Amino acid sequence: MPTYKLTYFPVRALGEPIRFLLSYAEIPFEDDRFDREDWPKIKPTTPYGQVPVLEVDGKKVAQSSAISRYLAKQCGLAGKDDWEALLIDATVDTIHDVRAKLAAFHYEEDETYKATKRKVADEVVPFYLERLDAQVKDNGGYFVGGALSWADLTFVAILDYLNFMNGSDLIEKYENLKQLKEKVLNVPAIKTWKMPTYKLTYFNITGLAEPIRYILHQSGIKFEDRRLTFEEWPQYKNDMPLGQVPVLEIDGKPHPQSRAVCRLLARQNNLAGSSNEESYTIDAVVDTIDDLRQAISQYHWEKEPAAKEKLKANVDTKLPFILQKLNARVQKEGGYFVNGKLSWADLFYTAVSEMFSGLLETDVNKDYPELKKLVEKVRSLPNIKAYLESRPKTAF
Ligand SMILES: N[C@@H](CCC(=O)N[C@@H](CS)C(=O)NCC(=O)O)C(=O)O
Repeated sequence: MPTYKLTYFPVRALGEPIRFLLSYAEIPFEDDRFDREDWPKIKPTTPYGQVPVLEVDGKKVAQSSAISRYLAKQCGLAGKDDWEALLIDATVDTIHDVRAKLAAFHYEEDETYKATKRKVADEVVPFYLERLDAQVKDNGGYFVGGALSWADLTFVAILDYLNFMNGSDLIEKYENLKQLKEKVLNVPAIKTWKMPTYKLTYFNITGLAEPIRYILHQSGIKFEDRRLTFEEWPQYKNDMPLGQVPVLEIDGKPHPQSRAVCRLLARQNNLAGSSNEESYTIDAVVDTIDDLRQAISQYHWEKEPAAKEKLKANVDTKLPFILQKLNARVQKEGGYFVNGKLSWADLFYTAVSEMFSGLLETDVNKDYPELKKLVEKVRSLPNIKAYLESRPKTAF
């Protein structure tokens, strides 16, 4: 297999269709995104003073459409005959015409010209988009021949850039283009490649991070599970947005607050309900469980005997009251907390009830058959089961 290196600015724009095609073709490549200040140094080394440049076994080639067409031919995305290849080329050229209209005003510095060029784009771009949308409708959900081609990949890959220049979502009104976008982003090789990187920082205990770990594992998301020792913590504390953990970094951006993180991941992975009302019910269940978590952890960490006694009495009242309500809910809702289907409330409870049992040194679910069944069901979900078998053994 030849070696491939793609050189481009650290943005998607014209590099992205090539990245989509290399990913679709499962061709490993070096994704060289250079810093802008290095451009004057790089420019003279490129064939025509422009990027993207693809190097194949060290041979440099420029022009993004030519490169895309070359790669598409190698992975069956260039049409089944010359006629289809022509229609694909015509579509890609049209997409680049749209790009040129948007770029004309976006990069214009003179405000008067900018306004005139924006006006032109506002008239011409919808004209093109209507036709592109109809083209997808008439061709079985793709631009050409009822099958995926590099025109589809190019459109979806470059759309973020077009939207950025336009200042809003260009395809909001175009149902066929919206469906095309979903289809392309769900092509397995593209989906995997586009997946963000995740890094979770917490201590080497279950605690507040465990529901996040459950949701990530259940959703099949790979992540770095960074577990700090308590001795290491002081040197990391100041780097955390709120001086606390867990913190989930997504593509390097830190996200604090464990339940907000759970909710974000749950929404992205269909675990947060399918209506506002369902999402609310899930949140309410989680908040109820968290009331209990707070009572148990306050009691556990309290050192002063009299205060501890009081907190123990609080747990002794709250625990049966809340668990009995939760048990009844699972019975009524068909084996899960909400509407007979798995949600992040089920994952949350399974993760934290295990901690309750650890802290209180008794199986808290033992007198609540519905909760016990729910926890067993969640623990035997294939991804969760695999995680439980491989995770570090911790005190709680
Ligand atoms: N509401 C926050 C609470 C976070 C929290 O209390 N984290 C504790 C660990 S469980 C922590 O970072 N403690 C160390 C510190 O505050 O220095 C969340 O849910 O993420």
